[in-house]
Amino acid sequence: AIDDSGKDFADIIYDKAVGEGIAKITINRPERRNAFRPETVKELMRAFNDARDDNSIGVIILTGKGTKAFCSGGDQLLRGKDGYVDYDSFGRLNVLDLQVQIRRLPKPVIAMVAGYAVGGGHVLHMVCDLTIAADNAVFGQTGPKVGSFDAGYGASIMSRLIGPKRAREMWYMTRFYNAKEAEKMGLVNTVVPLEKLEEETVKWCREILRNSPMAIRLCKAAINAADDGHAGLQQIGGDATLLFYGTEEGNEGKNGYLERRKPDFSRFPRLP
Ligand code: 2NE
Repeated sequence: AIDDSGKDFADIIYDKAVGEGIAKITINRPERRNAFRPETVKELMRAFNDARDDNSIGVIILTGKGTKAFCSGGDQLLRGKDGYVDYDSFGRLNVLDLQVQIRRLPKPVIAMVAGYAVGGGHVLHMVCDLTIAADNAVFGQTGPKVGSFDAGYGASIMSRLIGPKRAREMWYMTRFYNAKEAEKMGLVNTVVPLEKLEEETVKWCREILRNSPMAIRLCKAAINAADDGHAGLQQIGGDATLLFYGTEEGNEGKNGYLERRKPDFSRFPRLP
């Protein structure tokens, strides 16, 4: 059953498969190959936030409407002097905040890619935990061709994923790569026929959902920790606190404070 929680979205579609634990967020601007404008990014952030807060959701799929594009990056018609401009008099590059949000989100995010994932759209799939590609998928950075670049995650995560030589090739040459090439480079997890894309993605979601949410949460934090520096440590440190709060030892401290007595930690082992 689908619960359409996103009735008030203009640029995206937000679905939840009730009872399945899966949320699906779809960029819905197919007439522009799902290019994003500031409003699109704001809506994506709202949806991701909802999926994070919803205890029944374990995996989130990010995709684009139709079969021609996952996302073609920033909407070039709306590019101004200081970022992308829609309803404000100034520009925004708020997709960078969205990238951070996906990295920090303690649930797996799967990019389901049909057609073009290029420019800022390519960076979006790279910051997702996994990428399932259709056989018509095309990957590439266009920035230096259109007078742009992403020197944040767009460069560093790519270098991690495919190695610095290949990352330089992608950014300097602005070539496009087909799905099989992308798979060989380590950009995507698997390639399936277009008509099987959603079925295969849901299969991966279900496989993940069979496993321990806390273990997956910590694996995600651990895999990102070194690259994300202090922010990565904060994520994994927060997870350690979360777990500690559930222990008798953690609660002894709180109880001592509430009962106006000295806490007694003597019964807790000092493990090797
Ligand atoms: C995506 C691609 C390769 C698709 O080519 P094709 O031949 O399949 O379609 P076509 O005809 O180019 O596009 C269809 C319609 O979508 C619009 C086009 O202008 C066209 O509109 P009409 O002529 O039908 O009215 N469209 C496509 N992409 C758009 C875009 N990004 N913005 C606005 N309209 C777009 C081909 O369309 C393409 O190369 N698109 C441009 C990709 C691109 O350069 N993206 C920006 C990179 S920079 C970036 O995203 C960025 C960053 O570097 C740093 C921070 C934040 C963002």
